[in-house]
Amino acid sequence: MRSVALIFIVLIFFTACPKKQDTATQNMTSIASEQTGKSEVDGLPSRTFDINGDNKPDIWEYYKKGEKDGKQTDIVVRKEFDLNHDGKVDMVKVFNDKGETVKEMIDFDFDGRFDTTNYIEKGQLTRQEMDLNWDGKPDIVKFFEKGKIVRKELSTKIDGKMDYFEYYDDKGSVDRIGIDKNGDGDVDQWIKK
Ligand SMILES: [Ca+2]
Ligand SMILES: [Ca+2]
Ligand SMILES: [Ca+2]
Ligand SMILES: [Ca+2]
Repeated sequence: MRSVALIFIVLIFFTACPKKQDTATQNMTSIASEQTGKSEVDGLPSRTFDINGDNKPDIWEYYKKGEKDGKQTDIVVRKEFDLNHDGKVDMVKVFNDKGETVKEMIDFDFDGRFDTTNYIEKGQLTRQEMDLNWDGKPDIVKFFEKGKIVRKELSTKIDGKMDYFEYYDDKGSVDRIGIDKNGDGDVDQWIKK
């Protein structure tokens, strides 16, 4: 009687378990791709480099086949770096077809979650996003023109809804501040500096 019960329990375990694992794996994959934005390299070949000689990769390079000066060549589209050699990626750089960096993501405190995303055009920073609660919605966004900050937007409730806007003059000082008090996205109050 006991062995029948045991078989029954084992059967339940095996029929229930794979389903659970699938969902768990799916969730983990979707969290991972949200965190790393890997969709832009899905399915692309990659090669790795070991920088500190511990036989574990520290740089991952994703590339696609392309053409440069009439010749077939590998175009690197993304590089990932493990700066503190703990096996977790801390910095990602995304490149355009000319090899220019267009986006970089940085995990400053090495907790496996990216804190800052920089958007770059022709070597100059144009936008910097910071996600304070890692929900995928930026809570601080800074805008730059010709390398200088022109505007900063802030979500004071950290819900990704911007309600505090700082405008800068060409010397890099805050010129005026706008506050959205009723959450409709429009400034209700201006503070002049
Ligand atoms: Ca290594
Ligand atoms: Ca790391
Ligand atoms: Ca982090
Ligand atoms: Ca957020």
